[in-house]
Amino acid sequence: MGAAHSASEEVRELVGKTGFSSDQIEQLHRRFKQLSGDQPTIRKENFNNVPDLDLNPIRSKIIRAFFDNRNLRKGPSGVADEINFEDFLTIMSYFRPIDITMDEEQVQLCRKEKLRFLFHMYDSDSDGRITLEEYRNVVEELLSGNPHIEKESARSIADGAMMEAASVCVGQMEPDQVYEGITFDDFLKPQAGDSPAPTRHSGIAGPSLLQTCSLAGN
Ligand SMILES: [Ca+2]
Repeated sequence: MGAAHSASEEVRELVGKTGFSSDQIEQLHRRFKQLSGDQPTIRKENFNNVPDLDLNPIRSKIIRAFFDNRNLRKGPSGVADEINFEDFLTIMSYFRPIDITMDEEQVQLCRKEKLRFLFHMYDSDSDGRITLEEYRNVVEELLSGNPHIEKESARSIADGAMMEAASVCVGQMEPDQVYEGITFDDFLKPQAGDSPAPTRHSGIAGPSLLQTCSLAGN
């Protein structure tokens, strides 16, 4: 935010653009200044001093998500070198809790945006599909802090979940059929509420990952 005389106008504009209240924007602005060291932009290095993230097994993925052009709505792939306050608000809006004043349509939209943000964390090469390799990568990182789980076990957890995803998304596969990965539409399917599937592939890592992410915003 710029000079004092225009600050309130800027806040008003940001309220309209982001849906945060002016109090929330001011609070997030303090957080932004703290992270950036009072500079107009934040770079990846600025996250080195966030104690909440120190022990987080997917720390690097969370930080990357802040600079991911897809999340910043600046392009289909790639990462930004630095983000300004408005970019920061765009990212923080994915962490906003679902509000009781929202109508059904807003709730669905909010949920979808959160899932899209999660999807981007898995789909690290931005090709629109979560492959087995990408899925393994996240699960291994998530479980890396647990001394009771060997890397091999993490891998088999990921492989099992992926097989289940394949059966939910593709149905019966031919023996020589290759599963290319989960698309965003597939990722949404088990969340629709109309599937009686007893186990849900994106539910396995989804909510826990989102909880992990929320640390970045507090
Ligand atoms: Ca991919």
